Amino acid sequence: FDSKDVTVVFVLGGPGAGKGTQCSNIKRDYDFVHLSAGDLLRDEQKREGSQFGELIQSYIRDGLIVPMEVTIALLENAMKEVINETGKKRFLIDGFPRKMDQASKFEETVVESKFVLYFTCTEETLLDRLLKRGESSGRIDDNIESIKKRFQVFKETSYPVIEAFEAKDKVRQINSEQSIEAVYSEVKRVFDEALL
Ligand code: UP5
Ligand code: MG
Repeated sequence: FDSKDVTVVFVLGGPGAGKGTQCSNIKRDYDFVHLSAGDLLRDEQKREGSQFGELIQSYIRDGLIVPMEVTIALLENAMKEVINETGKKRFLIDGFPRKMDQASKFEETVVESKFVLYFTCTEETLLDRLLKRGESSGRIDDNIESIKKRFQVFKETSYPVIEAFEAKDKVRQINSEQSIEAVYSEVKRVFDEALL
Protein backbone atom coordinates (compact mmCIF):
# COMPACT_ATOMS: atom_id res chain seq x y z
CA PHE A 1 0.00 0.00 0.00
CA ASP A 2 1.02 3.60 -0.50
CA SER A 3 2.02 4.99 2.88
CA LYS A 4 1.16 8.53 1.79
CA ASP A 5 -2.58 7.74 1.88
CA VAL A 6 -2.46 6.00 5.25
CA THR A 7 -3.01 7.68 8.64
CA VAL A 8 -1.54 6.11 11.75
CA VAL A 9 -2.02 7.23 15.35
CA PHE A 10 0.02 5.36 17.96
CA VAL A 11 -1.81 4.78 21.25
CA LEU A 12 0.58 4.30 24.15
CA GLY A 13 0.54 4.14 27.94
CA GLY A 14 1.38 1.75 30.75
CA PRO A 15 -0.22 -1.69 31.10
CA GLY A 16 -3.89 -1.20 31.94
CA ALA A 17 -3.90 2.53 31.16
CA GLY A 18 -7.04 2.11 29.05
CA LYS A 19 -5.59 1.99 25.55
CA GLY A 20 -7.98 -0.70 24.32
CA THR A 21 -10.99 0.83 26.07
CA GLN A 22 -10.44 4.27 24.54
CA CYS A 23 -9.60 2.87 21.10
CA SER A 24 -13.07 1.26 21.02
CA ASN A 25 -14.60 4.69 21.60
CA ILE A 26 -12.42 6.40 19.00
CA LYS A 27 -13.08 3.85 16.27
CA ARG A 28 -16.84 4.20 16.83
CA ASP A 29 -16.80 8.00 16.45
CA TYR A 30 -13.89 8.76 14.10
CA ASP A 31 -13.88 5.96 11.54
CA PHE A 32 -10.56 4.44 12.54
CA VAL A 33 -9.56 0.80 12.41
CA HIS A 34 -8.21 -0.40 15.77
CA LEU A 35 -5.19 -2.69 15.67
CA SER A 36 -3.83 -3.81 19.04
CA ALA A 37 -0.29 -5.20 18.75
CA GLY A 38 -0.91 -7.28 21.88
CA ASP A 39 -4.14 -8.74 20.44
CA LEU A 40 -2.40 -9.57 17.15
CA LEU A 41 0.39 -11.33 19.07
CA ARG A 42 -2.12 -13.25 21.22
CA ASP A 43 -4.03 -14.35 18.08
CA GLU A 44 -0.80 -15.45 16.41
CA GLN A 45 0.18 -17.32 19.57
CA LYS A 46 -3.07 -19.32 19.42
CA ARG A 47 -2.99 -19.89 15.65
CA GLU A 48 -2.46 -23.52 14.82
CA GLY A 49 0.79 -24.05 12.97
CA SER A 50 2.33 -20.76 14.01
CA GLN A 51 6.10 -21.05 14.28
CA PHE A 52 6.10 -18.25 16.85
CA GLY A 53 3.48 -19.56 19.28
CA GLU A 54 5.78 -20.64 22.08
CA LEU A 55 8.10 -17.70 21.70
CA ILE A 56 5.21 -15.23 21.92
CA GLN A 57 3.72 -16.97 24.94
CA SER A 58 6.95 -16.87 26.91
CA TYR A 59 7.68 -13.24 26.05
CA ILE A 60 4.16 -12.16 27.02
CA ARG A 61 4.20 -14.07 30.28
CA ASP A 62 7.47 -12.36 31.22
CA GLY A 63 6.24 -8.96 30.05
CA LEU A 64 9.09 -8.82 27.54
CA ILE A 65 8.92 -7.27 24.10
CA VAL A 66 8.61 -9.81 21.31
CA PRO A 67 11.29 -9.34 18.62
CA MET A 68 10.11 -6.57 16.36
CA GLU A 69 10.22 -8.57 13.13
CA VAL A 70 7.28 -10.64 14.36
CA THR A 71 5.16 -7.72 15.56
CA ILE A 72 5.84 -5.47 12.58
CA ALA A 73 4.98 -8.27 10.15
CA LEU A 74 1.69 -8.90 11.99
CA LEU A 75 0.80 -5.20 11.96
CA GLU A 76 1.75 -4.70 8.33
CA ASN A 77 -0.24 -7.77 7.23
CA ALA A 78 -3.26 -6.66 9.23
CA MET A 79 -3.08 -3.20 7.66
CA LYS A 80 -2.79 -4.63 4.15
CA GLU A 81 -5.75 -6.90 4.74
CA VAL A 82 -7.92 -4.05 6.01
CA ILE A 83 -6.95 -1.77 3.14
CA ASN A 84 -7.56 -4.45 0.51
CA GLU A 85 -10.84 -5.65 1.98
CA THR A 86 -12.43 -2.43 3.17
CA GLY A 87 -10.46 0.43 1.64
CA LYS A 88 -10.10 1.94 5.12
CA LYS A 89 -6.81 3.70 5.65
CA ARG A 90 -6.96 5.20 9.14
CA PHE A 91 -5.42 3.12 11.91
CA LEU A 92 -5.11 3.30 15.66
CA ILE A 93 -2.05 1.24 16.52
CA ASP A 94 -2.51 0.30 20.16
CA GLY A 95 0.40 -0.75 22.39
CA PHE A 96 3.08 -0.27 19.74
CA PRO A 97 5.88 0.85 19.39
CA ARG A 98 7.18 0.01 22.85
CA LYS A 99 10.89 -0.09 22.09
CA MET A 100 13.06 2.40 20.17
CA ASP A 101 14.09 -0.03 17.43
CA GLN A 102 10.43 -0.84 16.67
CA ALA A 103 9.52 2.81 16.44
CA SER A 104 12.22 3.73 13.96
CA LYS A 105 11.79 0.58 11.88
CA PHE A 106 8.02 0.99 11.58
CA GLU A 107 8.17 4.67 10.73
CA GLU A 108 10.93 4.10 8.17
CA THR A 109 9.48 1.06 6.45
CA VAL A 110 5.70 1.20 6.98
CA VAL A 111 4.12 4.56 7.81
CA GLU A 112 5.11 7.63 9.78
CA SER A 113 2.68 8.32 12.62
CA LYS A 114 0.52 11.43 12.65
CA PHE A 115 0.72 11.79 16.43
CA VAL A 116 0.93 9.73 19.61
CA LEU A 117 -1.89 9.49 22.11
CA TYR A 118 -0.31 8.84 25.51
CA PHE A 119 -2.32 7.82 28.56
CA THR A 120 -0.70 8.50 31.93
CA CYS A 121 -1.70 6.72 35.12
CA THR A 122 -0.18 5.84 38.49
CA GLU A 123 1.08 2.29 38.99
CA GLU A 124 -1.23 1.91 41.95
CA THR A 125 -4.29 2.43 39.75
CA LEU A 126 -2.90 0.30 36.94
CA LEU A 127 -2.27 -2.55 39.34
CA ASP A 128 -5.84 -2.38 40.69
CA ARG A 129 -7.28 -2.42 37.18
CA LEU A 130 -5.14 -5.29 35.94
CA LEU A 131 -5.70 -7.50 38.98
CA LYS A 132 -9.44 -6.90 38.67
CA ARG A 133 -9.40 -7.67 34.97
CA GLY A 134 -7.26 -10.75 35.71
CA GLU A 135 -10.19 -12.32 37.56
CA SER A 136 -11.88 -12.93 34.22
CA SER A 137 -9.55 -12.00 31.34
CA GLY A 138 -7.74 -15.30 31.00
CA ARG A 139 -4.63 -13.31 30.04
CA ILE A 140 -1.48 -15.12 31.12
CA ASP A 141 0.12 -11.79 32.06
CA ASP A 142 -2.66 -10.50 34.36
CA ASN A 143 -1.03 -11.84 37.52
CA ILE A 144 1.09 -9.99 40.07
CA GLU A 145 4.46 -11.41 38.93
CA SER A 146 3.88 -10.63 35.25
CA ILE A 147 2.36 -7.23 36.04
CA LYS A 148 5.48 -6.16 37.96
CA LYS A 149 7.65 -7.16 35.01
CA ARG A 150 5.37 -5.28 32.60
CA PHE A 151 5.71 -2.13 34.74
CA GLN A 152 9.49 -2.42 34.74
CA VAL A 153 9.71 -2.92 30.97
CA PHE A 154 7.37 0.01 30.45
CA LYS A 155 9.58 2.32 32.51
CA GLU A 156 12.92 1.14 31.19
CA THR A 157 12.18 0.36 27.56
CA SER A 158 8.87 1.85 26.46
CA TYR A 159 8.92 5.21 28.19
CA PRO A 160 12.01 6.33 26.20
CA VAL A 161 9.96 5.86 23.01
CA ILE A 162 7.40 8.36 24.34
CA GLU A 163 10.20 10.79 25.23
CA ALA A 164 11.58 10.51 21.70
CA PHE A 165 8.17 11.37 20.22
CA GLU A 166 7.85 14.16 22.78
CA ALA A 167 11.06 15.68 21.47
CA LYS A 168 9.39 15.79 18.05
CA ASP A 169 6.31 17.43 19.58
CA LYS A 170 4.11 14.53 18.56
CA VAL A 171 2.72 13.47 21.95
CA ARG A 172 -0.84 14.27 23.05
CA GLN A 173 -0.88 13.35 26.73
CA ILE A 174 -4.06 12.48 28.62
CA ASN A 175 -4.51 11.66 32.29
CA SER A 176 -6.25 8.29 32.36
CA GLU A 177 -6.62 8.22 36.12
CA GLN A 178 -10.13 9.66 35.57
CA SER A 179 -13.35 7.84 34.68
CA ILE A 180 -13.59 6.24 31.24
CA GLU A 181 -16.04 8.98 30.17
CA ALA A 182 -13.83 11.84 31.43
CA VAL A 183 -10.80 10.36 29.68
CA TYR A 184 -12.77 10.01 26.47
CA SER A 185 -13.91 13.62 26.51
CA GLU A 186 -10.22 14.65 26.50
CA VAL A 187 -9.51 12.15 23.75
CA LYS A 188 -12.28 13.68 21.66
CA ARG A 189 -10.77 17.12 22.09
CA VAL A 190 -7.45 15.83 20.72
CA PHE A 191 -9.07 14.16 17.71
CA ASP A 192 -11.31 17.14 16.97
CA GLU A 193 -8.32 19.47 17.05
CA ALA A 194 -6.36 17.16 14.76
CA LEU A 195 -9.34 17.43 12.34
CA LEU A 196 -9.74 13.67 12.07
N1 UP5 B 1 -10.30 0.56 32.63
C1 UP5 B 1 -9.85 1.18 31.50
N2 UP5 B 1 -9.95 2.51 31.61
C2 UP5 B 1 -10.45 2.76 32.86
C3 UP5 B 1 -10.76 3.97 33.58
N3 UP5 B 1 -10.59 5.19 33.04
N4 UP5 B 1 -11.23 3.85 34.84
C4 UP5 B 1 -11.41 2.62 35.39
N5 UP5 B 1 -11.14 1.45 34.76
C5 UP5 B 1 -10.66 1.52 33.51
O1 UP5 B 1 -8.08 -1.46 30.39
C6 UP5 B 1 -7.58 -2.26 31.44
C7 UP5 B 1 -8.66 -2.49 32.49
O2 UP5 B 1 -8.97 -1.26 33.12
C8 UP5 B 1 -9.98 -2.98 31.89
O3 UP5 B 1 -10.57 -3.87 32.78
C9 UP5 B 1 -10.80 -1.71 31.73
O4 UP5 B 1 -12.17 -1.94 31.80
C10 UP5 B 1 -10.32 -0.87 32.90
P1 UP5 B 1 -7.61 -1.66 28.89
O5 UP5 B 1 -8.40 -0.74 28.04
O6 UP5 B 1 -7.61 -3.09 28.56
O7 UP5 B 1 -6.11 -1.11 29.03
P2 UP5 B 1 -4.86 -1.34 28.09
O8 UP5 B 1 -4.05 -0.10 28.23
O9 UP5 B 1 -5.29 -1.76 26.75
O10 UP5 B 1 -4.16 -2.52 28.90
P3 UP5 B 1 -3.35 -3.77 28.38
O11 UP5 B 1 -3.25 -4.72 29.52
O12 UP5 B 1 -3.90 -4.27 27.11
O13 UP5 B 1 -1.94 -3.08 28.13
P4 UP5 B 1 -0.56 -3.73 27.86
O14 UP5 B 1 0.18 -2.64 27.20
O15 UP5 B 1 0.04 -4.30 29.06
O16 UP5 B 1 -0.93 -4.99 26.94
P5 UP5 B 1 -0.74 -5.28 25.40
O17 UP5 B 1 -1.80 -6.21 25.01
O18 UP5 B 1 -0.56 -4.04 24.64
O19 UP5 B 1 0.66 -6.06 25.40
C11 UP5 B 1 0.78 -7.28 26.11
C12 UP5 B 1 2.15 -7.88 25.92
O20 UP5 B 1 2.36 -8.16 24.54
C13 UP5 B 1 3.34 -6.98 26.30
O21 UP5 B 1 3.60 -7.01 27.68
C14 UP5 B 1 4.46 -7.63 25.49
O22 UP5 B 1 4.92 -8.79 26.12
C15 UP5 B 1 3.72 -8.00 24.20
N6 UP5 B 1 3.86 -6.97 23.16
C16 UP5 B 1 5.05 -6.95 22.44
O23 UP5 B 1 5.94 -7.76 22.66
N7 UP5 B 1 5.21 -6.02 21.45
C17 UP5 B 1 4.26 -5.09 21.16
O24 UP5 B 1 4.47 -4.28 20.25
C18 UP5 B 1 3.05 -5.10 21.89
C19 UP5 B 1 2.89 -6.06 22.89
MG1 MG C 1 -4.88 -3.47 25.54
